[in-house]
Amino acid sequence: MLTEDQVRDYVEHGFVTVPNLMPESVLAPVEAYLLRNQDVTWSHKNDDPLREAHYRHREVWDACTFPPLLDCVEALLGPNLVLLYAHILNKRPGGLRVAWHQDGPYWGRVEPKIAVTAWVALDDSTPENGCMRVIPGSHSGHRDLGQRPVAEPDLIQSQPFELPAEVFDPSRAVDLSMRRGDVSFHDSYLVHGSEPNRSDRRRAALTIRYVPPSTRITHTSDRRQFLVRGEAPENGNVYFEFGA
Ligand SMILES: O=C(O)CCC(=O)C(=O)O
Repeated sequence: MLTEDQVRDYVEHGFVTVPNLMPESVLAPVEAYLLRNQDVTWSHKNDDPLREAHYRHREVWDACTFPPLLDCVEALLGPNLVLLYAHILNKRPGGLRVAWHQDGPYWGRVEPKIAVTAWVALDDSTPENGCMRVIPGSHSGHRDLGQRPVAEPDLIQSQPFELPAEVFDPSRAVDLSMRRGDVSFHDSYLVHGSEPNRSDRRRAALTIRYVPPSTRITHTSDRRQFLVRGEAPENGNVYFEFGA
């Protein structure tokens, strides 16, 4: 659960960090999954075993639906929660940056694009190994700031976009240094990114996206969404069961 102060921080700044939320009993199976799958070669991102592993892999599902994690998301989004996406971000030594971006504009099939991302640290994460960086308050007004295609390769996107420096102030960036098991929550319009991993230590995280079921979600055959808490109105959204 989040305190009232933490919820206020999230609303004001667009993010909040909660120390020590995820126990080893939840992290260790995800870690084992990552180690088993990190060297699998894939050509289309839908075949990447580190993306959407919660569809069929119990250890990742259990992390995405861990009740104390959902309690925090509930404090931010309300009692009804849909699990939309999950991705293990494995930034190894030498690993790529993530360009400054907002998440919402990447999500063509959800409307409105009001989501909470839970970023679960699987490693201690610092400026040296490319921790998350955020621009506090940049979510304000939920405005799409207009990211543009860029050529520089990116850890997450094969066709990355980046926000031009004139639409935000990079000098206000805050590093989210975190310990394994800490979780940060961020708003889908918060400007954020990360530097390359310039250390010899891995920086892995499980990033999980949740929306309320009042969100209209266009169903596509390669994506699954799950009602993980509460109930959903009849609005045409399609929900799946784990493993089905
Ligand atoms: O892990 C990173 O460096 C960036 C993650 C990110 O952009 C996200 O989770 O939305």
